[in-house]
Amino acid sequence: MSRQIVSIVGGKDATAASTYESINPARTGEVVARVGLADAETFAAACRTARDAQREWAKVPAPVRGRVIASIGRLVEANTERLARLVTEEIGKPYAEALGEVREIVDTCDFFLGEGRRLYGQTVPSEMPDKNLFTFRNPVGVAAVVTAGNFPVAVPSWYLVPALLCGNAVVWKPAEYAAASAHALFRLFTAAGLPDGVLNVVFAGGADTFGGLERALDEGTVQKVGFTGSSEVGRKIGELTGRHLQSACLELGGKNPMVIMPDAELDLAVEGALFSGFGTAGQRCTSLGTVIVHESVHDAFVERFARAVGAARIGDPTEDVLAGPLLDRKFADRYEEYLTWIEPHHKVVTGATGRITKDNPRGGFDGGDGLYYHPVVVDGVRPGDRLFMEETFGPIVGVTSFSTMDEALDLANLPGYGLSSSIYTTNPQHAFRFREGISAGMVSVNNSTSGAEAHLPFGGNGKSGNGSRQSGMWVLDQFTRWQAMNWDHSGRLQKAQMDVADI
Ligand code: UN1
Repeated sequence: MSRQIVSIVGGKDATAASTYESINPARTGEVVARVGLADAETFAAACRTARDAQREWAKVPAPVRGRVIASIGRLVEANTERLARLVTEEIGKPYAEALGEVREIVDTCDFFLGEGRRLYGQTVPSEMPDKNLFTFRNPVGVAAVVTAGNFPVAVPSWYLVPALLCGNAVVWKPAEYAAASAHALFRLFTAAGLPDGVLNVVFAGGADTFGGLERALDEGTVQKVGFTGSSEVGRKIGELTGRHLQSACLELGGKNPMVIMPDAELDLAVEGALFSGFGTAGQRCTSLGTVIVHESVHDAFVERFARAVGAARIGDPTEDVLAGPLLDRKFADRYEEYLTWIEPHHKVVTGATGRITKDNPRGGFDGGDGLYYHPVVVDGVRPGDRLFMEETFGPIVGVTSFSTMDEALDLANLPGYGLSSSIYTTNPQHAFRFREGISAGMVSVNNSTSGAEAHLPFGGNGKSGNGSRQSGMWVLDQFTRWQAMNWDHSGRLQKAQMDVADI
């Protein structure tokens, strides 16, 4: 029997305006959850509820809030298998990856539980005698957090955990197609002792989310928006928050390049390209977009890469596979569209393309009614081709070649994203030149483009985001605002710049 779930605002079920069915993409006949979707007013009302709850939550001492984060981590850890199984069932992510995703929430809690006892401000010297200067981190207020469904529990925790720790309240709008996973995570968070209204979950479609967010920004109940998703929607969120003089933390798409130097260990590079190109069916924001391989090793690389892709296991995500189905129907439709981007001068080096079916099987696997698609490697992509320029968010990887490092960097930066990147080389000089020249927020050397660790700054530039960073201590600047304080105990009016002490 499928689950029935609805939004939860102020600790109570909220009314739904329509229903959405979240399906199992590995068996599309199976409904995982019937999800009640809220309208714009419910979203705006959730932000008002959050504002009221935040006033009390901010008064809870930060170390005590840190203890709540510690409890969240323990509860999530105790429910690891259950949550991972649900993630696999709902979005088709291979179970081993789903376990890793849950692990990442625990890592995030581990990092931030101690931050409750730090959340440092500073004491700063004054230019005048008998005067003390201080800085404090204040919570921003209410954060509206809108997340994608490819990492339905780990990536939301990157926002939720630090936002709550810093004394904010949150209205979280997860992707509908990952609603059951989000609901389960929400339950674990609130069971750890968060007061009602401090964390709210609202399931809503795109138009209602935008409508509700705009209303909340007009009413002044939201001070921060966190968004992980496409560059296109991120731009709209940025415009909306900008018009209201509020800021957004945007984690958007990527066209993540992998440069392979002539001195690279080729088999290692093939392994990295396979994992970041086709792991999670290419549906990570950090997935590999284009391999930029030196002309002297191009043919050898393409031959080995095509062979590795052909041998990789794609199938039931509860088994030991490289990738399961695509996340949801809408991504399957988009995959078909990306196939139309293949130009006559391109060469598909992996054989079959399209949906895996009885008539178009992959080895002995016919895909059943699952959203399984053939992985595709396209050789010969060039600047200007859509496949070279745009994120596909699917199992399609382009390959191109270069002759000089400058050329490799130009090719890598050209699409204008800037999230993740990677270089394979045995020469440290190449690695450092690449780091300096690449526009990406994240650089891997002899490692794939995906698989960030929870305590490093995560984020991108250009079309990949507005330069904001998540994870680790850097995210504190997203969820707190600095307050400066001066305290004069000289007993007279000392004027800055005018009463500077003489030597
Ligand atoms: C995403 O796809 O939105 O670096 C985030 C990685 C993951 C996070 C990806 N840990 O692949």
